[in-house]
Amino acid sequence: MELSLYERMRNRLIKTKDNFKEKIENVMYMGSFDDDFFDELEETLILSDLGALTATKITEALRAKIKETRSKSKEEVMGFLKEILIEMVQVEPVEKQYPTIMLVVGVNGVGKTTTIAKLASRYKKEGKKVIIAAADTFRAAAAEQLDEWAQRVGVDIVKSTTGADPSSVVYDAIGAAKARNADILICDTAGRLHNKVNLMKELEKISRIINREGSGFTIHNLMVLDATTGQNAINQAKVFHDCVDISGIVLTKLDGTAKGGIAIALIDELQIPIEYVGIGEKSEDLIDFDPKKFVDLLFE
Ligand SMILES: Nc1nc2c(ncn2[C@@H]2O[C@H](COP(=O)(O)OP(=O)(O)OP(=O)(O)O)[C@@H](O)[C@H]2O)c(=O)[nH]1
Ligand SMILES: [Mg+2]
Repeated sequence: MELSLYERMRNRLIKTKDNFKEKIENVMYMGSFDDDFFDELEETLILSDLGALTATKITEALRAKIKETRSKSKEEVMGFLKEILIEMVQVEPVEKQYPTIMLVVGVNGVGKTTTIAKLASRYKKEGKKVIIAAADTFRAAAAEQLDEWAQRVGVDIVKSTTGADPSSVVYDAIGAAKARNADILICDTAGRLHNKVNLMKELEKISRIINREGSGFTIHNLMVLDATTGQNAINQAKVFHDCVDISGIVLTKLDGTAKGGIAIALIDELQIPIEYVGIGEKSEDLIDFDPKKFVDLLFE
């Protein structure tokens, strides 16, 4: 029997000797809740990819809670920790409205194009009219890769030649989306390093065109981040967010790491919702991210 996607994520995150709950339990069983305990806890959180800033915040919140309740029970303290994490991941979700234009951005190789295929496949199954735009005109193979996905998934694609201005592809695609009454236009972009100023300027221009031409559409800028890059994902997102207003995150390759902490750190530091999680290379390997369920899973 095929495992559900959720089960697959669950197995990847909890069925490893590296798992979050076990690591935290090891700290809990140190004995009393003294400074050594909090230091150890903080370090464990950092090792689980929660990042120094978020780890300190969590540890301090737990310290305050223990002081307030004078609790000495390990089970209770574990419960407090879970509550703190759940509280932390509550951010306003994105409201889905159609028609919509999604601009998909991120550094090289994080899984933008694959995510677009997954999104297109999902929305098509929901009965939506989907168009994808091949605005990665940088690599010769990029439009081909997207074209293949478009055929496989069965959605329209708007593309141009290699080297063309990506903004013009997006401009044409918006025209096509209007003419064909599309519900969703998803725009692929070239991977770019966040410290390459000219490439970030190019992205700004694409975003400007969408804002200018996309009247009548909700505009949704999606940042794709690779879960296996750890804390670096936070820096990437910050720089991209300064350039285009990121409204949602897709965290890919969660199947490639047993450290789920990065999801919590991202939400805490950016206050942007994670909307989807990628757990494989196939078009169905995309999960709607439910923050509360995710924290529950870490404590299973
Ligand atoms: N295991 C796993 N692999 C993934 C996932 N998402 C994408 N990949 C793989 O990551 C590699 C890069 O994916 P792409 O979708 O081409 O990434 P991209 O961001 O479009 O790359 P550029 O356009 O070159 O910047 C491919 O081999 C994908 O199959 C995921 O959730 N899990
Ligand atoms: Mg790509």
